[in-house]
Amino acid sequence: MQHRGRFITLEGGEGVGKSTNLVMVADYLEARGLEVVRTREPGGTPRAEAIRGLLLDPASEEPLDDDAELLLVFAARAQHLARVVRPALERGAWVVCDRFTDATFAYQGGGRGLDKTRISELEAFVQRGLSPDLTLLLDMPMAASQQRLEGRLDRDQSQRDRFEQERGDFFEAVRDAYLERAEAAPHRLHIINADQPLEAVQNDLRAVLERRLEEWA
Ligand code: Z5A
Repeated sequence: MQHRGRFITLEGGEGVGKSTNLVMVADYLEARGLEVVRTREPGGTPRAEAIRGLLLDPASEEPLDDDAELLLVFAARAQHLARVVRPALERGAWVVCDRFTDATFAYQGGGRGLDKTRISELEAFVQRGLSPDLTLLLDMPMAASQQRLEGRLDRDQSQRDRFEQERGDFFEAVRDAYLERAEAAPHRLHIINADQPLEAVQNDLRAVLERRLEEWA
């Protein structure tokens, strides 16, 4: 697809610093005079946020089927692409998004063990060739990111969202799937060591952005 803006995504497991660093990335681009749309998945529009609610709702009286989860993720994505991402890119804005389809390969593919070919088929159907220009994968060992989230995860098990309720091996599989994605597409996906002080993480992010901006100039 032809577009003038650029599409940048932040990825990684729970608590690795995606939301924190999205602000830095967007501020960095805005400081260069670019229009930036900050958004997230699942979500980014009122209807897609409603789907996010369904995905995260821990209500245990009706467990969510894995295939239904996958389709909901892509339903939210279709709405987000139609209402926010494509219009922004088409008018020349840059889009910085907290999670996108790499998360589907990691969580539904790696974590749930769903067929990755099926995920690729849905990706092609929903995205019609649109994919991120750059993905910043914040990577760190699960134990360290869990520590950062300690306060949040201290809550009673029943207060956690559906993903927070998963066990350690689920998150290990998510991390492995992310790293596999990075290995398969090293030009698009940059691994950033997230297990460092924030200033060091942000220096690494700025270095990648600087190189990319030069390349795209
Ligand atoms: N999901 C899916 O299954 N399939 C899909 O296709 C998509 C999503 C798109 C919601 O995502 C769930 O949706 C997600 C997967 C699923 N569930 N999980 N897990 P989410 O992005 O909203 O969920 P999250 O990963 O749990 O977000 P988060 O907890 O907000 O994490 P974060 O954004 O990566 O971290 P943060 O909020 O920026 O930082 C966490 C804390 O660490 C915070 O106190 C910071 O101040 C601190 N921090 C950040 N960086 C540092 C450094 N460098 N040092 C020390 N402390 C730091």
